[in-house]
Amino acid sequence: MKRVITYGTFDLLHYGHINLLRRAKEYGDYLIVALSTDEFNWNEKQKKCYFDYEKRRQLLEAVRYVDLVIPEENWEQKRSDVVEYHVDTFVMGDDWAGKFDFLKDLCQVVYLPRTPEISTTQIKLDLNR
Ligand code: C2G
Repeated sequence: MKRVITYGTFDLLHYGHINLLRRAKEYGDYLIVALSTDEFNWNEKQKKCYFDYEKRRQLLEAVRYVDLVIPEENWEQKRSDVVEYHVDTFVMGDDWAGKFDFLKDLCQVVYLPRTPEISTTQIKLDLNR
């Protein structure tokens, strides 16, 4: 079984996220999503999520491409996650290109093109117009 992992906040889940998850799943048969906790988002990414962790987890677990959701609590857990979950491929959108190449000794590292024009930030801006 080929196992894939990806990380993110996935707030206000939208088609850009789904495009990423669908393409990530194409690299294997089991996709793990490490979902940023509310604390990690606020303390490390200064992101205040519209949906809290539990709601964001529920939404992701309803996505056909997702097999497991685990919490992302810090920047440092990636190496141990890759080992613990026997990950073959690490996938992120290319806004992170190069940032996780330190994992290349453990697994394949893939950066996929982001879906243009859509982002959680843009959705919030549009809704506030
Ligand atoms: N994404 C995408 N296209 C978009 C928006 C997002 O492909 N239009 C991708 C991002 O590149 C990322 C994933 O969807 O791979 C999740 O996006 P975010 O929730 O914004 O993730 P981020 O806050 O960048 O968290 O440790 C890594 C971080 O947790 C990543």
